[in-house]
Amino acid sequence: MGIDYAERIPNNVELASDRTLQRALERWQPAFLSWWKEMGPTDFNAADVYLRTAISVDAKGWAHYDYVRMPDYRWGIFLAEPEPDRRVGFGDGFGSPVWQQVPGEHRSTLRRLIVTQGDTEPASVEQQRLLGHTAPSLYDLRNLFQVNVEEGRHLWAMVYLLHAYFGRDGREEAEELLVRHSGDADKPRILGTFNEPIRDWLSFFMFTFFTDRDGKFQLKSFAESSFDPLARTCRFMLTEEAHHMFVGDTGISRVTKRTLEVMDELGTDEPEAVRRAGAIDLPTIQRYLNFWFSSSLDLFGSEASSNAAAYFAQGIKGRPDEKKFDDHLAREATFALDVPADAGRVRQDHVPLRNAMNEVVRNAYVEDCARGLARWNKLIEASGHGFRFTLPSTRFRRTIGNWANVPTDPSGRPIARDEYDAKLPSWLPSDDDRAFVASLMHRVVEPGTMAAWIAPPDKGIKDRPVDYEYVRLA
Ligand code: BYC
Ligand code: FE
Ligand code: FE
Repeated sequence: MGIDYAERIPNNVELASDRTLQRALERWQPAFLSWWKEMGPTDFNAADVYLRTAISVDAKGWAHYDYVRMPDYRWGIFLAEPEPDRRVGFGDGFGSPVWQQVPGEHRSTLRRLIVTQGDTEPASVEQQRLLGHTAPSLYDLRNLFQVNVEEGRHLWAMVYLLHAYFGRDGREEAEELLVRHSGDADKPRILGTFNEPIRDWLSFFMFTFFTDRDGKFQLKSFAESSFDPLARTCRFMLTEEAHHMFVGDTGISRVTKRTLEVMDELGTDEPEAVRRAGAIDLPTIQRYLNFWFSSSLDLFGSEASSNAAAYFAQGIKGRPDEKKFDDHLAREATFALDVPADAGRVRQDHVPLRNAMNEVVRNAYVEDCARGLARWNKLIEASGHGFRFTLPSTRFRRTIGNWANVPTDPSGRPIARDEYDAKLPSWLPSDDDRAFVASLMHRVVEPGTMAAWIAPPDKGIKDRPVDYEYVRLA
């Protein structure tokens, strides 16, 4: 099942054999392109960008690299190869054959989940649309655009499912995905984090580290789904997703590295001195981290969720890497949850494991995030400084779930509302922090040159040197 680039819509799903579906998607395509030209990185439509494009769905060697103008990017529909005789891997239907069509009773649930997933993809492109103007290097500019075109492709992935499996409802939902916009007062994006503005590159790196990583875990959960086309779509999306998180992880490493160099040159870690020297002090980075981590935690939903229990029971949405668990039915097991109790105390509740699936996924996510922090902290440790990045507690600054609107400090200790209100500005980026970071955001376009607040990457893209002209600006 090769990818057919002779088609107007590149695909490996034999689109040409289903004329009705093909025509419907060909009608959606111009709407997508006009959305891209209006809500995407519009000011760079004429730039030639060194981008990767999928040419097969093999785990290895699926990518082709070349200069492309973004509006000419070949967005298409690529599903991972089917697994022969695949069986339902969890829930009440464990062991029965997976579904190639949507079972009638799960139709509205599946549609809602696919729409929610699909909504985040264009949302992120909208959030990032102006960052190109302040890119710290051509290398970074190219990475931004790579992420943007692939999020556009992820939208295609979900729109394909909506069109192919959900009839008229699906086509209507596909249109709505281009009508809601990030931060729009009347028609915002569905999930909170996707309405937060991303105004500077520190936020972009935090977003690709923390929020794209929610994508990784949600996609891994869907990769287990009994609805096989969804599972296969998500399996291929995950191969693209790895680069997005790489951008965030190495971005924050490079900012940290530069800050450490400045601290060593100055012989001080005093934030004001670091700032005067044009680098971002570590406490400011921590405050950005607190913001994006806590916002992204909400994306996993409530700790105890009857929705999540139903998704699991019905075989719709599993746990990431479901195979590594022993009990795929989760009928008897319970899960211990810390919940807020009266007078600032914490109580333990035991809920059926199925109801706690959001929390199971969130915990796996937190562990994955912690690995990134450990890498950044190694850099700090190696340079002999005492500062360490920390992940706030999953109770901190939540707006969804048991801890929603419960005032706690970053370590998760419940505190009085007054104290919380007074201290919150010191835990999150202040207006002053944001203004300072904004003051550093100037576009650098000389190949190989980096803005003064970020270290160069260790290596370039696809064996190209760091000073390669990754974007030819028009
Ligand atoms: N903001 O029972 P609950 C990505 C809603 S990121 C606003 O706890 P459930 C990407 C919830 O919808 C991956 N509303 O929720 C990253 C529900 O509403 P209804 C995105 C929220 O259903 C970067 C209600 O609260 N993929 O790909 O167990 C760049 C009760 O909640 C939020 C997905 O999210 C929130 N944060 O789980 C580009 C996968 N959280 O139904 C791309 C699809 C919850 O009562 N979505 N609500 O109206 C899902 O699996 C589930 O909808 C959720 C929520 C995990 C989000
Ligand atoms: Fe995505
Ligand atoms: Fe992504």
